[in-house]
Amino acid sequence: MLHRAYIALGSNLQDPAEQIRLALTEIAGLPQTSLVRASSLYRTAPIGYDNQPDFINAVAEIDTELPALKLLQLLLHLETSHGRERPFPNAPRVLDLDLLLYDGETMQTPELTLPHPRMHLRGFVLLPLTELAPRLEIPGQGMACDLAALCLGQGVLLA
Ligand code: PH2
Ligand code: MG
Ligand code: MG
Repeated sequence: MLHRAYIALGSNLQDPAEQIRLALTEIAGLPQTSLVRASSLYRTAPIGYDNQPDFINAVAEIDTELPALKLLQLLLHLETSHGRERPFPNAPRVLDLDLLLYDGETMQTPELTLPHPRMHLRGFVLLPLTELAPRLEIPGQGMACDLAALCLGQGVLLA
Protein backbone atom coordinates (compact mmCIF):
# COMPACT_ATOMS: atom_id res chain seq x y z
CA MET A 1 0.00 0.00 0.00
CA LEU A 2 1.21 3.45 -0.88
CA HIS A 3 1.30 6.08 1.86
CA ARG A 4 1.61 9.85 1.41
CA ALA A 5 3.97 11.36 3.99
CA TYR A 6 5.56 14.75 4.68
CA ILE A 7 9.05 15.26 6.09
CA ALA A 8 10.47 18.49 7.53
CA LEU A 9 14.15 19.13 6.82
CA GLY A 10 16.27 21.55 8.84
CA SER A 11 19.94 22.47 9.14
CA ASN A 12 21.98 25.32 10.60
CA LEU A 13 25.54 23.95 10.56
CA GLN A 14 28.13 23.05 7.90
CA ASP A 15 26.66 24.60 4.74
CA PRO A 16 22.96 24.14 5.60
CA ALA A 17 21.59 24.57 2.06
CA GLU A 18 23.94 21.84 0.79
CA GLN A 19 22.95 19.55 3.70
CA ILE A 20 19.27 19.99 2.75
CA ARG A 21 19.86 19.44 -0.98
CA LEU A 22 21.83 16.27 -0.29
CA ALA A 23 19.19 15.02 2.16
CA LEU A 24 16.48 15.53 -0.47
CA THR A 25 18.35 13.28 -2.92
CA GLU A 26 18.87 10.73 -0.14
CA ILE A 27 15.15 10.77 0.69
CA ALA A 28 14.40 10.28 -3.01
CA GLY A 29 16.68 7.20 -2.87
CA LEU A 30 15.03 5.53 0.13
CA PRO A 31 13.73 2.01 -0.57
CA GLN A 32 10.07 1.65 -1.64
CA THR A 33 9.81 5.44 -1.66
CA SER A 34 9.48 8.18 -4.25
CA LEU A 35 9.94 11.89 -3.75
CA VAL A 36 6.79 13.52 -5.13
CA ARG A 37 7.86 17.14 -4.62
CA ALA A 38 10.15 19.25 -2.49
CA SER A 39 9.40 22.79 -1.35
CA SER A 40 11.70 25.72 -1.91
CA LEU A 41 14.45 26.27 0.65
CA TYR A 42 13.60 28.82 3.35
CA ARG A 43 15.90 30.83 5.61
CA THR A 44 14.35 30.87 9.08
CA ALA A 45 15.05 32.45 12.46
CA PRO A 46 15.73 29.88 15.22
CA ILE A 47 12.75 28.99 17.41
CA GLY A 48 13.16 27.60 20.93
CA TYR A 49 16.86 28.27 21.52
CA ASP A 50 17.75 31.69 20.12
CA ASN A 51 21.52 31.84 20.38
CA GLN A 52 22.33 29.92 17.20
CA PRO A 53 22.60 30.55 13.45
CA ASP A 54 19.56 30.89 11.19
CA PHE A 55 18.27 27.65 9.71
CA ILE A 56 17.60 26.44 6.21
CA ASN A 57 14.27 24.56 6.23
CA ALA A 58 12.23 22.73 3.61
CA VAL A 59 9.48 20.11 3.40
CA ALA A 60 9.41 16.97 1.24
CA GLU A 61 6.27 15.19 0.05
CA ILE A 62 6.83 11.46 -0.51
CA ASP A 63 4.93 8.34 -1.46
CA THR A 64 6.18 5.28 0.38
CA GLU A 65 5.37 1.66 1.02
CA LEU A 66 7.43 1.75 4.21
CA PRO A 67 5.57 1.58 7.53
CA ALA A 68 5.84 4.82 9.51
CA LEU A 69 8.27 3.48 12.11
CA LYS A 70 10.58 2.01 9.45
CA LEU A 71 10.56 5.32 7.59
CA LEU A 72 11.40 7.15 10.83
CA GLN A 73 14.27 4.75 11.49
CA LEU A 74 15.76 5.38 8.03
CA LEU A 75 15.42 9.17 8.50
CA LEU A 76 17.28 8.97 11.82
CA HIS A 77 20.02 6.96 10.06
CA LEU A 78 20.33 9.72 7.46
CA GLU A 79 20.68 12.33 10.24
CA THR A 80 23.47 10.25 11.80
CA SER A 81 25.23 9.81 8.46
CA HIS A 82 25.38 13.63 8.13
CA GLY A 83 27.13 13.79 11.52
CA ARG A 84 24.13 14.76 13.66
CA GLU A 85 24.90 15.08 17.37
CA ARG A 86 22.42 15.79 20.19
CA PRO A 87 24.24 17.71 22.94
CA PHE A 88 21.02 19.36 24.30
CA PRO A 89 17.41 19.95 23.16
CA ASN A 90 17.06 22.34 20.17
CA ALA A 91 20.86 22.50 19.76
CA PRO A 92 22.31 23.59 16.39
CA ARG A 93 22.38 20.65 13.99
CA VAL A 94 23.77 19.55 10.63
CA LEU A 95 20.52 17.78 9.78
CA ASP A 96 17.11 17.30 11.37
CA LEU A 97 14.53 15.15 9.57
CA ASP A 98 11.11 15.11 11.22
CA LEU A 99 8.25 12.91 10.08
CA LEU A 100 5.35 15.36 10.11
CA LEU A 101 2.43 13.42 8.67
CA TYR A 102 1.80 9.87 7.47
CA ASP A 103 -1.49 9.66 5.61
CA GLY A 104 -4.02 11.13 8.04
CA GLU A 105 -2.76 8.94 10.87
CA THR A 106 -2.63 9.95 14.50
CA MET A 107 -0.48 8.06 16.99
CA GLN A 108 1.32 8.73 20.25
CA THR A 109 4.09 6.31 21.14
CA PRO A 110 7.50 6.88 22.76
CA GLU A 111 9.12 6.48 19.30
CA LEU A 112 6.78 8.56 17.19
CA THR A 113 3.96 11.09 17.55
CA LEU A 114 1.78 11.86 14.52
CA PRO A 115 1.09 14.48 13.48
CA HIS A 116 4.39 15.99 14.68
CA PRO A 117 3.37 17.59 18.01
CA ARG A 118 4.60 21.16 17.33
CA MET A 119 4.22 21.42 13.56
CA HIS A 120 0.98 23.44 13.72
CA LEU A 121 2.79 26.28 15.55
CA ARG A 122 5.92 26.53 13.41
CA GLY A 123 6.24 28.80 10.42
CA PHE A 124 9.43 27.03 9.32
CA VAL A 125 7.28 23.90 8.79
CA LEU A 126 3.93 25.43 7.76
CA LEU A 127 5.15 27.86 5.10
CA PRO A 128 7.05 25.23 3.08
CA LEU A 129 4.19 22.76 3.63
CA THR A 130 1.68 25.33 2.39
CA GLU A 131 3.75 25.76 -0.78
CA LEU A 132 3.22 22.03 -1.47
CA ALA A 133 -0.26 21.36 -0.08
CA PRO A 134 -2.10 24.48 1.09
CA ARG A 135 -5.38 22.75 1.83
CA LEU A 136 -3.83 19.74 3.57
CA GLU A 137 -5.60 18.93 6.83
CA ILE A 138 -3.38 18.54 9.89
CA PRO A 139 -5.41 16.16 12.05
CA GLY A 140 -6.87 17.97 15.06
CA GLN A 141 -5.40 21.36 14.06
CA GLY A 142 -6.82 22.59 10.74
CA MET A 143 -5.67 23.39 7.23
CA ALA A 144 -1.97 24.05 6.54
CA CYS A 145 -2.58 27.44 4.89
CA ASP A 146 -4.77 28.72 7.75
CA LEU A 147 -2.20 27.69 10.36
CA ALA A 148 0.64 29.17 8.26
CA ALA A 149 -1.14 32.53 8.17
CA LEU A 150 -0.82 32.69 11.98
CA CYS A 151 2.99 32.24 11.75
CA LEU A 152 3.91 35.07 9.38
CA GLY A 153 5.76 36.98 12.11
CA GLN A 154 8.27 34.19 12.77
CA GLY A 155 11.01 35.27 10.37
CA VAL A 156 10.58 32.73 7.56
CA LEU A 157 11.89 33.94 4.17
CA LEU A 158 12.66 32.28 0.87
CA ALA A 159 16.39 31.41 0.91
N1 PH2 B 1 14.04 23.07 14.74
C1 PH2 B 1 13.87 22.93 16.05
C2 PH2 B 1 13.80 24.08 16.97
N2 PH2 B 1 13.85 25.34 16.31
N3 PH2 B 1 13.96 26.69 14.41
C3 PH2 B 1 14.05 26.80 13.08
N4 PH2 B 1 14.03 28.01 12.52
N5 PH2 B 1 14.15 25.71 12.25
C4 PH2 B 1 14.17 24.46 12.76
O1 PH2 B 1 14.27 23.47 11.99
C5 PH2 B 1 14.07 24.29 14.17
C6 PH2 B 1 13.98 25.45 14.98
C7 PH2 B 1 13.75 21.61 16.68
O2 PH2 B 1 13.89 20.59 15.81
MG1 MG C 1 12.82 19.15 14.64
MG1 MG D 1 14.03 15.88 14.91
